[in-house]
Amino acid sequence: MAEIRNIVILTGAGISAESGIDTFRSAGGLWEQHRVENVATPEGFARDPALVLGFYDMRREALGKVVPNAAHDALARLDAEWKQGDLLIVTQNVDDLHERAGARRVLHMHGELKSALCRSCEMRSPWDAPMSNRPPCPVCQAPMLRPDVVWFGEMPYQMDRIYRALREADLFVSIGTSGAVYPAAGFVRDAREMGVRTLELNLERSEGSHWFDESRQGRAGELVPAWVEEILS
Ligand code: BV8
Repeated sequence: MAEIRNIVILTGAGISAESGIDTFRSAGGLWEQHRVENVATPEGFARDPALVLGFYDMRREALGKVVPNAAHDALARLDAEWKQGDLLIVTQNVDDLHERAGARRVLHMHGELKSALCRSCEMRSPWDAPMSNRPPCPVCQAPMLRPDVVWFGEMPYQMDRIYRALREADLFVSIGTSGAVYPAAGFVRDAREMGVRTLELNLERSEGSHWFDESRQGRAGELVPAWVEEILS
């Protein structure tokens, strides 16, 4: 453990599952209730903006009814107590549970439910209300807000910063993700090629499990606090 200084953590929907937020690919998950191409692509938004705005309004509203779980709390503790190097939590999740648990070094590579992007002035604003009623952009007043999330076919945010952190990392930990969506699913391979140690904490084996030096199966609410205790002691 002594030689570990810089840590990059990737989280996915599995870390929020125990808070009561649906994952995408589990039985009854989000992608079973809605076709991805209809609600999570620019084409789907162009075709039926009301359907897409309603999909994200429903998820944004659900966010107000859930709280962080032990896994989020453990990562927030690590963020606060990790002194021997850098730490970056790269999340694919658009919920704000990492922040509400107290984590500060969080990067939302797929955007955030609580942010609005204006298609007219291209400015972002904190947002916690519905969008289906076409509210005016807080900056330019145009009724052109869209969810500030990265849809399929769109470029994830801050990729340069992510790859720089991976290059500097001594340890890459993937938590609660199926390894089904790129470029996030490729980070473990990028890390391995750069000699970074890799650990997976997930409920079941994922599409990328075989790329990890170590893969532990179990619920994030149990595995993550145990791992944080291990690395801090
Ligand atoms: C891009 C935000 C390029 C929106 C999301 C063919 C090959 C390779 C790539 C592609 C390809 N065809 C198309 C692509 C590109 C595409 C892609 O990867 N498609 C896949 C389907 C093949 N990727 C993209 O389009 C990306 N952009 O490539 O841009 C580009 C280049 C130049 C210029 C412009 C563009 C953008 C992808 C981002 C899409 N947005 N989310 C929203 O939230 O609505 S994706 C969404 O699904 C998530 O953000 C996440 O990224 C992804 C995977 O979800 P997970 O988080 O892993 O959740 P999932 O349900 O899948 O799994 C949950 C896991 O948790 C499971 O393993 C389960 O076992 C575990 N679990 C459950 N409970 C627990 C648990 N673990 C622990 N404890 C528990 N209690």
